[in-house]
Amino acid sequence: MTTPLNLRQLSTASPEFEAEFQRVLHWSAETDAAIETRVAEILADVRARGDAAVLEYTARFDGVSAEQLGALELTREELNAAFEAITLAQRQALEAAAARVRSYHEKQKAACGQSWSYRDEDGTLLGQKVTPLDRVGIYVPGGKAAYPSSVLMNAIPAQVAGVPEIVMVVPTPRGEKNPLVLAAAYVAGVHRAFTIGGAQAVAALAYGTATVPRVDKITGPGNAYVASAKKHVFGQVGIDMIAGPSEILVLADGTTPPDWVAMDLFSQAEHDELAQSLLLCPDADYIARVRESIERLLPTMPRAAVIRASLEGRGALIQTRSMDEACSISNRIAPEHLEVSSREPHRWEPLLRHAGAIFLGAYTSESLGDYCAGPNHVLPTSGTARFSSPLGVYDFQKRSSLIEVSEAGAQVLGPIAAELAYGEGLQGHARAAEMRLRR
Ligand code: HSO
Ligand code: ZN
Repeated sequence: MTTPLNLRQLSTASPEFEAEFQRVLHWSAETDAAIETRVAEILADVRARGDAAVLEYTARFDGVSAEQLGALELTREELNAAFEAITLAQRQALEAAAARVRSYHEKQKAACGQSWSYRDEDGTLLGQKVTPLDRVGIYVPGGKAAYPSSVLMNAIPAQVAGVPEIVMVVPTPRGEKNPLVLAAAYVAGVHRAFTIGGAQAVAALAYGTATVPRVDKITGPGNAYVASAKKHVFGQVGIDMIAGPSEILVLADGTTPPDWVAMDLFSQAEHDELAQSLLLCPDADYIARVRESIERLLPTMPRAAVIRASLEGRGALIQTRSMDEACSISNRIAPEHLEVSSREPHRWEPLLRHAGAIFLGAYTSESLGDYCAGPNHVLPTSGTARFSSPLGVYDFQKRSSLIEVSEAGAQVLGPIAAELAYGEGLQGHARAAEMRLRR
């Protein structure tokens, strides 16, 4: 007999709720000091010795040796060959997903990624000029977390933003290349790709070496070493975010088939033992039915052990007093993925303020968003949806302010600026403004 599933059930009506809820929310983001030290050493070494250091770490950590770092660059022909070698169904799925992701991000660019300007009553021009970054680096994890879908989600917004050079790095432990990852790089229009990874690859992208070009921003998920390296190089280059384990919160009104909800909870739990899957629902009978689905379906899952560890460690089924209360608890959690599994999703959506992505209605499984609905699947985790947004075209653009003061405008602005400049004790500023005043 298998051990019964030890999945937390809470009720907001219980006096212990707040304390139990704090335990569910609690998430230790402690960084391991030993990793930090090791990463700092690797970064300094790559900065000092460039290609040679990257080659040494790649041989040591990935078991891949080469004489020259250039030998670890994947050519466009190799990426193309990988694309040709996968099955027709895989090619079609990658292309269909890429097309939808591209068109979504094109809309995003049109809506919020355009330059703008206006002239005020004095004929002074004010505006904002939007330009793509020159060169970005995309980190793609190797091994078990190598997701071709993440290649699309990182590279396509960069491409839509107009970034002229997208450089991908992907470790290939023992030289094993993931054909779908290479094919996705081909479909997404990655310009250069190197089979290197870890802190050494982040360092190579951040500082540049003789072979790897220095980029302006590094995006993409990675293990603890990669996350630590990205934090270290931030400032030297931009970074997207430091992603934590995947999370899903299903807010259910009890009208979706319970098996669907159980599988949606599994879909994020199967990513990682530390992933978090939560159900919020006012209906106790429905919660019991979802629990029954979970217990029945769990043994059918190839990744049952990971799912069980995630559900038992960080999962919970939470009974609320109402849907309104469920919405306010969801806002406190600020989940990465929020499914509104309800017959009236638009009734609840206006109440939901903090979430990386909101999936409306019973047919919108989070997994569709992970692959092909169109929006980005790189989303803020660990409650950071309180203050940050999905990866987007805007992450690969920057803005410059534009100011063109007319002669008439200078007469209005000059005295204001001069007054404030004298107040700050800055004569040069004041006189530069005053020289432009008509006598
Ligand atoms: N749910 C993950 C993305 C992903 N899912 C990739 C499947 N493949 C990000 O939260
Ligand atoms: Zn996923």
